[in-house]
Amino acid sequence: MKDILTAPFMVEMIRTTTNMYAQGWDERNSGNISLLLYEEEVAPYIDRDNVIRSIPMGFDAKPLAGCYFLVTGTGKYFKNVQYDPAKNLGLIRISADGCSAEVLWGFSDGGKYTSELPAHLMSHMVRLKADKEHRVIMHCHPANLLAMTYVHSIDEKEFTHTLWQMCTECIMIFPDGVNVLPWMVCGTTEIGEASAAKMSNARIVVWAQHGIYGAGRDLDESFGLIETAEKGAEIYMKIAHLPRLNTISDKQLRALADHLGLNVREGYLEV
Ligand code: 2HA
Ligand code: ZN
Repeated sequence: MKDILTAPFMVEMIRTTTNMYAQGWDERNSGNISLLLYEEEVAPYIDRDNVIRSIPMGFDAKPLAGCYFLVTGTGKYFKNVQYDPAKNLGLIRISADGCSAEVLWGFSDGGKYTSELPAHLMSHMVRLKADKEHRVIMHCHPANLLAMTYVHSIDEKEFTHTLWQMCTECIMIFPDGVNVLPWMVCGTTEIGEASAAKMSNARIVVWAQHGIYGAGRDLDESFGLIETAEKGAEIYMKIAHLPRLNTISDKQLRALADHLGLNVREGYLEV
């Protein structure tokens, strides 16, 4: 067996969690990531017949039975992942009946996967239907996006439109827009179901007064998606209280979308 700490997926996960902490998005134990891994990727690094522990998940993820995920641990700090990946991360496989997580590596202090696993797995199911190359669900607490949910309408069209106006990149990176959930109790199957439903037509779901979910094909893409939305929110929080003398008009946004061939969310631009 090769050393799993040298696996490209592991190196990328360690870099990403470290970087997210450095951005200030993942204070204390906040945030969580799950990365879908293909069997051929994990095979050189773990004995797939050696299930260390089997943890009942309390919900049914049957469509993902047999799927492998590298996930962050509950109560663990992104800040610490680089120093002890085996304690702070775990590699799980969804059991054949879809109801348990089989730990194949990690969670070395007896810990378990993130409390938001229901939201992650349900979101994976929905995103895989939309995009067969989908692989990542990423959750964190970027300050400006959170701040924006206190002072801006959380109507999805209005929220998306404001972000698109805040910097030119926004509509280029998320032409599918931003969906928003009102505040809900986190860590529950209910918020998992609600988040997954919101993932059907957008890769970003903002949890008002809590954080953001981003979906993507790899860790870099998901990080970049959140980074761009957070930049838009940062500009908004810098200017919201000031007289606005200029903006990017819908006509200009449409011209950009046409130029780049973007698939802009239907009905979100007036032209
Ligand atoms: O992982 O961010 O939403 C801790 C959280 C829960
Ligand atoms: Zn959170």
